Amino acid sequence: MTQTLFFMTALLPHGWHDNVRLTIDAGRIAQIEPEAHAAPGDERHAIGLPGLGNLHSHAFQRGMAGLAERRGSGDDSFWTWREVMYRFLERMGPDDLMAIAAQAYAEMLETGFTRVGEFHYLHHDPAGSAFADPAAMSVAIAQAAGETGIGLTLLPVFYAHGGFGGAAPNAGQRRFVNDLDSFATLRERAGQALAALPDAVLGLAPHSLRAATPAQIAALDAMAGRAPIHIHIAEQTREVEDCLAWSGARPVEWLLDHAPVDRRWCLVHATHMTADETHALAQSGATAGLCPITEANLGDGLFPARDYRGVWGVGSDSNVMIDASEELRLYEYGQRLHHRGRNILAAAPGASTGAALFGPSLAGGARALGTAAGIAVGNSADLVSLDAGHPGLIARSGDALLDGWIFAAGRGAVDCVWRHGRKVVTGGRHIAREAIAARYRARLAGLLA
Ligand code: NGQ
Ligand code: ZN
Repeated sequence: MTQTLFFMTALLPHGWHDNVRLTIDAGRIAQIEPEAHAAPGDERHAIGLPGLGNLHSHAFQRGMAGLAERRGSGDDSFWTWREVMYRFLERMGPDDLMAIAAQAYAEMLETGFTRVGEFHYLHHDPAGSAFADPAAMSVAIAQAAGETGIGLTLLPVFYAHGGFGGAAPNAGQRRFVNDLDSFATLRERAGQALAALPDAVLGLAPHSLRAATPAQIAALDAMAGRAPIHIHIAEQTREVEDCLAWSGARPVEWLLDHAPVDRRWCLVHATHMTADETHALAQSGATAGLCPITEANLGDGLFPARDYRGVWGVGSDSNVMIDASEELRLYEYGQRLHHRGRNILAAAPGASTGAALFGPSLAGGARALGTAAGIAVGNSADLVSLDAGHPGLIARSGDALLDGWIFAAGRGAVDCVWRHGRKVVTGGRHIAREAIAARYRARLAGLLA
């Protein structure tokens, strides 16, 4: 089925063009005509952007958003948050996960994310035993992606240990744990669950240097082949200290020295790095996966964005707030607050900060998720239109539209979203928003009762 969209202005790989006519066939962009004339059957929109990849999500955590903002008995930290998170997931089954993930994915689409990298580690039943179908929870993720229409890069997570040096996992981690054999089986079955989705990608993820040993990481690298490999790394200073105590090296330093890190890899957070590590990470071709909203929420620290010269993208991680433009805004604002300056990430005098955020995060998100992004022939038709009447976008053109969206308008400016050619958001609302939200309310009431 062929359809045609006409944008008054659109961001193509080499910049903005006016009067852009797109022909979409079987979910992909078949033809691009810039400076064109609209034809009678064209669906007309104002401002067209490519959809962004969300390179790091734990969908189930959407269900506890805002529930860990109450002070505990001692000093609260990432680690006390993690205890709350472990308690929250205790009773969650496949149907709960499906309902929560669909809610999260619909919200992602509504803000302009068109693909999600689901870093999925909640594999087993509440007692820690494999479900009858060991990939039952992965199947729930695939169903949520199918229902909402979001593109899925599924990253089944390997988790075997509770700390550096092969420490035993604790009780709160029993639902995550596999050995390499059970993981290979689970991943193969998860791959089958993706077959029904258009252009889904299957990668894998050692959870962290805490949860996988060097030998296991080497085996996982081989198992991945050419597929994406994601890992959490150097998010908290305690992890850096523990890694130093275990190996004498810092986490990013250790990984770059001991694993064949290349463009297949995505290092999630990479918050605490020396200048040498920052440089070496950029040289590796791996993507730095930044999650600014979650990193702020968890008190992680600040990624050295100003000094980093490599590939990067953004993820919504804990999903405490889902908003593509806010992830980008906060990435820059962290730098402004730290360096006490403005337009820190803009490429050159006169250049737009919004463009320096959007273009690289689009490319990095695609690299990390194992796809191509951008409005180009052959690519999946993953598109976002902005409301030209939004106060933050009035009388803007070109890169000033990105500045307006990211710094002045935000998610309220997203009008329509197409995913693989299918319009899944219209007027800022997902087409199944009411049904997905109703089911989410019912499931969450049960889980939190
Ligand atoms: C996670 N989340 O796996 O959900 C982690 C916390 C951990 C973030 N790092 C658990 N944001 O790292 O052990
Ligand atoms: Zn994470």
